Amino acid sequence: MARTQVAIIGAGPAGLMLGHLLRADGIDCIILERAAPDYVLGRIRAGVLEKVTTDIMARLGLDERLAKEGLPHDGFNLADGERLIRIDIAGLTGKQVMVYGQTEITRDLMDAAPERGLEIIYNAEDVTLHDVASDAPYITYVKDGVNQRVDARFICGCDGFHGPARQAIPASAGKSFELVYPFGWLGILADVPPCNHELIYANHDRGFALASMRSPTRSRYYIDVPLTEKVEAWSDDRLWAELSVRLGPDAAAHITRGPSIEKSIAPLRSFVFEPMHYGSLFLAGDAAHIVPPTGAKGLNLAASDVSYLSEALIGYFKKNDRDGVAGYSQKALARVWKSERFSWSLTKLMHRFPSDGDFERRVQIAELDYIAASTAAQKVIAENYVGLPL
Ligand code: RFL
Ligand code: PHB
Repeated sequence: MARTQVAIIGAGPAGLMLGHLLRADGIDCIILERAAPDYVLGRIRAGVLEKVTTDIMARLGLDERLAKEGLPHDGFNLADGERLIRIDIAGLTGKQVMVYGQTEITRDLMDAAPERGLEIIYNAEDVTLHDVASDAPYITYVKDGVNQRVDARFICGCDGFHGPARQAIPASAGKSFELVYPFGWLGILADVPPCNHELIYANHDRGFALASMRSPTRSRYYIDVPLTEKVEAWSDDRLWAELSVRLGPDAAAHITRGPSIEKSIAPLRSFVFEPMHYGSLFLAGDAAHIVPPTGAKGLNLAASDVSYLSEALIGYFKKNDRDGVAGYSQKALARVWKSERFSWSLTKLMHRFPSDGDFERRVQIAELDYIAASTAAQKVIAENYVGLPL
């Protein structure tokens, strides 16, 4: 049996950042991860980091590669099939976002774990939470066929949308809010130069498209597809052709095609579980909330959650301050809901919903036209995209 101050479930970005932040203040913690390290690193997900996320990496002294290889972006573009509407984030907010893959952040955090005394147990099977309503919760799991137990003062559920932590909260103690979208994003990763130096989110008559990147030589593109679509139906050629149409002729002229390194479909969902705290259990990141990827907010919300949560836990252990832990959920949810609102509204603006008719299409076109002409509207988008203050 092991004993620690904080047991963390999940070695995704939320769990790894939280573990490092706690270790930096000398707090004992242990991370239990179901998968193997290579599996965690193989998931191609977020690409755009807000300052809240890069600040955590800087505070931890783990931003050397991020500073060298990350691509600072001053703006991004909305496209309506005819033109690019540039949102000048830097000019409108004085801030930037950073293009640096979730895979790279995860790798930086994983690689630094041993030297910082952060213990991560990979391939932990059957992770089960016990007595979370009490002050003495514990976790059982199986490692290499042997039953194990970890006792902790607190458990942090950083185990993503499908993990066991949220399920350990009795139904009567929480409430879920959910919206499932009638489409998914089909993504392709390829070692080709990006078609544009900034991201392009396009709403074309044929559907949504996004041109993104990981580096000057690696591109990431998405289109929306019906939920019934199978990835096998999309050869690389078919996907490149569709991207060229949806992104518009100017971007299409600069698309370099190449073989896919990764191709997958991700469903879109908006989800919030309230509260993010029950007894001795806290939820952070995708375990508590999901946003559609349109606003690039998921990983950044995980970062703001763990920033609040680490501060609360450090206050508890170092200063015997109980107010921080008691106030965590409310503080985190206030920021979560604002990101939910932004991600939902950008998704509505940039996608064609099967239930939409000509009226809704004209409203979308009018809104894009309004944004193109209004600095006020552009500023609202810019300050949400770059990240609201903590
Ligand atoms: P994760 O990354 O899902 O990590 C959870 C970890 O918990 C482990 N786990 C368990 N461990 C032990 N026992 C169990 N029973 C367990 N069950 C699960 C899992 O193996 C995993 O390692 O959640 P976390 O840490 O909260 O991080 C959240 C982010 O991963 C997520 O919000 C983002 O990827 C969302 N997202 C984006 N976010 C951004 O900020 N900017 C973006 O540009 C962006 N683009 C995206 C995205 C997500 C996408 N997909 C595929 C959903 C683009 C896409 C396509
Ligand atoms: C990505 O590069 O994967 C990416 C970028 C912006 C988004 C979503 C995903 O809004």
